[in-house]
Amino acid sequence: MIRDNARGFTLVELAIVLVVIAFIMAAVLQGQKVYYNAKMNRIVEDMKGYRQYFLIYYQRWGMYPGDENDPNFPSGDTYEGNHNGLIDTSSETTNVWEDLSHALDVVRKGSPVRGGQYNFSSRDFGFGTRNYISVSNIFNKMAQAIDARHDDGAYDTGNVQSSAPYDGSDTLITLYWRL
Ligand SMILES: [Ca+2]
Ligand SMILES: [Ca+2]
Ligand SMILES: [Ca+2]
Repeated sequence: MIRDNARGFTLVELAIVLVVIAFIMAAVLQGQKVYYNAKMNRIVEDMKGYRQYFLIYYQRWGMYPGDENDPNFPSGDTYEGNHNGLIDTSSETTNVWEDLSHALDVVRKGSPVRGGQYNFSSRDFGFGTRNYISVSNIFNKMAQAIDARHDDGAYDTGNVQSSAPYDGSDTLITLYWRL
């Protein structure tokens, strides 16, 4: 009888331990989700911010950073673009940041996903070549969620596009956001 009681108690204990483990796992998963969402929101805010500065630059000085060819502005810049309205050479892509930094004190940050980098350039969006801000090393499913929330959810149409079809995976791809 005592042995039976002891066995029953052990099962109850086991059940409690399992419940506690389940709670801990749920908390960890919830924490990971919060962290994941925070990273995704950070990327969206970064890209919107850079887009805003890119357009402010154009509004104020009538040329795009990187593409601009004003020898006297911004002060201290070392590169002049070809002034064709597109960030269409690797040198322009590099020197967008110099112009933004000198003119508007904009700092280039790394993406919150390790190894991710923000870049200005241009590509054919299906309705003509347009300037974009991109982020590299973004999870496929993260890019998918951003496209679904801010565009049409399709990787090869609209203002938000990606380097690969969406498949809900953690594969790293590049996301392009038209400026
Ligand atoms: Ca210049
Ligand atoms: Ca250009
Ligand atoms: Ca899209």
